[in-house]
Amino acid sequence: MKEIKGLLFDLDGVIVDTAKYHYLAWKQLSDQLGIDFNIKDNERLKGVSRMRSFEIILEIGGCTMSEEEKEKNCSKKNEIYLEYIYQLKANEVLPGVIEFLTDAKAKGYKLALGSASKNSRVILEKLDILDLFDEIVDGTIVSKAKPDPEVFLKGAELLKLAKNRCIVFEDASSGIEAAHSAGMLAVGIGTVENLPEADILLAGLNNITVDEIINKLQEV
Ligand code: B16
Ligand code: MG
Repeated sequence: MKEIKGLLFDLDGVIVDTAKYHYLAWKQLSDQLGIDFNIKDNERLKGVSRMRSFEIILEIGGCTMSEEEKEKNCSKKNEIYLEYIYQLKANEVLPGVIEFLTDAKAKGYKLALGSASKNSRVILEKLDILDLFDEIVDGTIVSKAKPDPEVFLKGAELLKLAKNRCIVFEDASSGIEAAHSAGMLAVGIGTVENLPEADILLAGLNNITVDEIINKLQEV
């Protein structure tokens, strides 16, 4: 394994749990559309782009819609979602994240966000951690959704690092696939049931340091 210099972090599910707010917003919209959408269905939307999420909801409801209508509904959902995000508190950052990022930065690692979200900057600002990241790669600058590797390849490029010098932290199986397609090792935040392909698995970023993770990756 090459010496690791860059750390690429997914946002939702790794840094903060915004999935619950995505759910509340999609639920409100699907109720208005008369589609029976539940919390279990919401699992299918994790790591997936906004438009693709809505298409999955339409599939669940057995509905079809013009592109224009889909765009309108996605905007509506985002307005509802942002009402929750504007109320996000700094203490909603997931346990151990600030300590982990601060320690990694102090040790000289380069940090980038690699998220599908188009709202990542406002979320990181609300959590008061935007400045910890050297680069932000998100849905506003990449066009291909995970499992396409674009988001992580762009992250390595902006950090000016070769792709095999970077590792990815991800909670969605599409994100682990994206990391592997990019030629990067993937640290899964989750369980073996939902992320069987991760190179190593953690419950979260608490009680562990980046050096300990890299040591573990060297053993696999
Ligand atoms: P937005 P991630 C993803 O974030 C979420 O997991 C996914 O549920 C959401 O649809 C997507 O961002 C787009 O978010 O509507 O804010 O642009 O896990 O890639 O950080
Ligand atoms: Mg995620």
